[in-house]
Amino acid sequence: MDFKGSDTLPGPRTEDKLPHTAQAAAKIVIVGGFGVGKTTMVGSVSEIKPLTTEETMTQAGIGVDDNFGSDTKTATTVAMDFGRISITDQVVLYLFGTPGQQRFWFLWNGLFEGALGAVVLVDTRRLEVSFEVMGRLEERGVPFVVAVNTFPDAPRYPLDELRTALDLSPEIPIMECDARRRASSRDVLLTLMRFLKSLAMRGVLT
Ligand SMILES: Nc1nc2c(ncn2[C@@H]2O[C@H](COP(=O)(O)OP(=O)(O)O)[C@@H](O)[C@H]2O)c(=O)[nH]1
Ligand SMILES: [Mg+2]
Repeated sequence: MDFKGSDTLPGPRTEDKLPHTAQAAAKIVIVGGFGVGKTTMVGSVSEIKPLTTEETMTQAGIGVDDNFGSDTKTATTVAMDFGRISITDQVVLYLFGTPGQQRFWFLWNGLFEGALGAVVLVDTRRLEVSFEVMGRLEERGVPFVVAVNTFPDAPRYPLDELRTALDLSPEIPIMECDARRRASSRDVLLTLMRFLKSLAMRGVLT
């Protein structure tokens, strides 16, 4: 290997550096069923190159991870996505995307440790995965917001109908998003932060 050029190796990319004003960091988990847009969301908002552990879907996995949405999707995240966003000058969020299917719940143990909150990504074609995920989050006492990823061929429902269908309590924020758009994904995270703040102010969070 030729190491001659090593003194010209680029330094850290400027966007990899934490803003010097950063004072607090929080761990946020993005969870949802297969193909719901977790990797896309972490990728669209992350200011560092997101880490993604994707593994090509095996023949065995195809039956299990039945992917209604995108026939073109050939890889599924078996472990997680990781990214970072400075949501304000002071607050940095570390994002962990993780699968919601029951067979991946073993990953949740370490991953949810210390998580301040979660985003539940929902595909209206497969609400049942969301039920499982929200139930698990409630068990663990992790507050969450619900973001409905709007796929072109997924049925659109008014948000209050979805709230009822998902049996969400009235204070839990629910919103539509397009995980491919940075601004939209950022809005979801800001909504989560506002929700966490309101819980903290009501003394629900300690
Ligand atoms: N139309 C649309 N497609 C999306 C959106 N988010 C993700 N996708 C597509 O859906 C597929 C699955 O997304 P991915 O992020 O890999 O899902 P994951 O399994 O939850 O990580 C990809 O082909 C994305 O390009 C969205 O908001 N709108
Ligand atoms: Mg993924």
